[in-house]
Amino acid sequence: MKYVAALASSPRCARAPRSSQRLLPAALLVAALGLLPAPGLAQTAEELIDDPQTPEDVLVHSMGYDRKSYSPLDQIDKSNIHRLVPIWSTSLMNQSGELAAPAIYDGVLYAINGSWTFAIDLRTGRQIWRTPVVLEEGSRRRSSFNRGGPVIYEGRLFRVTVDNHVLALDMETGEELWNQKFADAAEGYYATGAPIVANGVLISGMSGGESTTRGFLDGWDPATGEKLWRRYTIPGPGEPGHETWPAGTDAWLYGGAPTWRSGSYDPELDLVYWGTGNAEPYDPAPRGALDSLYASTVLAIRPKTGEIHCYYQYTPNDVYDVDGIDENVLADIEIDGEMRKVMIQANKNGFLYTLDRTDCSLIAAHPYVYVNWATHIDLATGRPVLTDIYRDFLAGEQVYIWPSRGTNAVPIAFNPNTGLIYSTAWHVPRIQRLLPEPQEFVLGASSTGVTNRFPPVEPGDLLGHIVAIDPLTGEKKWEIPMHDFPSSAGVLATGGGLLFSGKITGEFIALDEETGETLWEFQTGSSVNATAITYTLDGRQQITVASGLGGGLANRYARGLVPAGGSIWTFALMPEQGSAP
Ligand SMILES: [Ca+2]
Repeated sequence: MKYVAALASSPRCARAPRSSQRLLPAALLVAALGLLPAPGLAQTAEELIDDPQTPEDVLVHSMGYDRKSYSPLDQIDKSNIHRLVPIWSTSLMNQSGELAAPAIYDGVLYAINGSWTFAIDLRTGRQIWRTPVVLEEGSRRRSSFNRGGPVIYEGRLFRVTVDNHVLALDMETGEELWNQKFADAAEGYYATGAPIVANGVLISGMSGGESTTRGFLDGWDPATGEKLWRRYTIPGPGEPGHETWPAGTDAWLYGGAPTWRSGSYDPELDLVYWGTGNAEPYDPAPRGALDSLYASTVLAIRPKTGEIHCYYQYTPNDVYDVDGIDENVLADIEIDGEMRKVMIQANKNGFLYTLDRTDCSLIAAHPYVYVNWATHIDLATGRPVLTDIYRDFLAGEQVYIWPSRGTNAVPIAFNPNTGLIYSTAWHVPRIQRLLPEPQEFVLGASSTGVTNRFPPVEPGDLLGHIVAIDPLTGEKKWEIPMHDFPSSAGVLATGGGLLFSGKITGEFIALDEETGETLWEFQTGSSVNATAITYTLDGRQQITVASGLGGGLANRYARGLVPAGGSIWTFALMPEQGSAP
């Protein structure tokens, strides 16, 4: 749809055309029979699947269900990036961090953070509505940020709040339509992740891998909020995988495997891919040093039922908090002359994995950062081959584990034309030691059984990279060092040969995809801890990114050094002199 200029300041009018397209007599009749969403609603399942083919909107996280964080838009390219300028910015009225990317539909931008949900007129940057996050009385506000982004489907916007609620707002008005509590903070649960909608089911996860939780995913009816299913990420007695927990103990009831990021979806296979975090405690003794399924694993599940189709455990018996939660990028690529359906993950454990997404089998795994806790991943067994660090750790020694995290829980990008993964990466060890005595069990309390810290930073220290890497060969095309600060931003790749990312010190940056050279940067005023999106408005390419210091690790490096406070920025090319905009 296209806007009429005279209506530009009226978002309600501007949104009318697409809605009115649904007001066909036949559609009305079918809607009356309950076979279609009611007229006026939008973002159908088909629209979500087709998101990459509709550059005028961004409906799904990371630019599509396949989470490639790639757009073929090429109006902004290396030759004109110097003309990229902010066209509007607005406050997001929040001090706790902007880690989410917005969604865009019919000329309206939807943004979420730990304090608010916003609808903003994409043309003017003016607020259409905002709805406050209202937490339960006495809720803690620590970690009250949201990763991923808002989820939109059939006229509703879905999100979680830190106090373990999932809710739906009316996209037209911001009014709350339903609200469900799914866990208890007193048991160690909180919520920072992003739900997805797949095959008509809203799927949400939980956080709390460092306390006494048992991870799960919930399936909800998006229309009513009715809970359809729960899939625990630790199998109970009698279920396959339960034997990876010590018999006769309740370790499995508090064993972690949190689902605190978000999923990918393959509509053809009808499978959702969702990663899980560490086993809990990190101290392996209470877990019998067994594999602890399904911690640090990717699960392929059926969205209608939560049934597990297949899984791959990246790090059996995860004692280093390396997790397996990062979003899997879904791609179809040629391997040995055969087209394969793969999923690619830059795991926090430092290896970049390529799996067959039809059966979760391992195809390739290569380090993308310096790794010392394993020598390699054995392709025959799918398991990491551990170094002596594990023995030293069990003996009670203080160990330096590289990496503390390969990436800081932010999306990577995959360009299907280059076949390369682009990621921000950390070059920081974790210094970890077992507690001298076993930790007493306190429901809801931190229960890792270890002490851990990061080394202090000296001026000029190398702390990370931005890297371009082939997931099949592990060959790095280039690697750009980052000194003094690691990055906490995701990457967006575009058809213009550009990569957009950000710095913890607030610069939004554009790199040359060929070389990693920084071609352009702009100071956004706080810290870029989110991932950019790109789309067209009236056929003109724009780029939007949030700014706002948030998240424990970004704060560790930059608190006190950059201003806090959330804002969102939209950029477009300044017209060349004498040319039409
Ligand atoms: Ca789209």
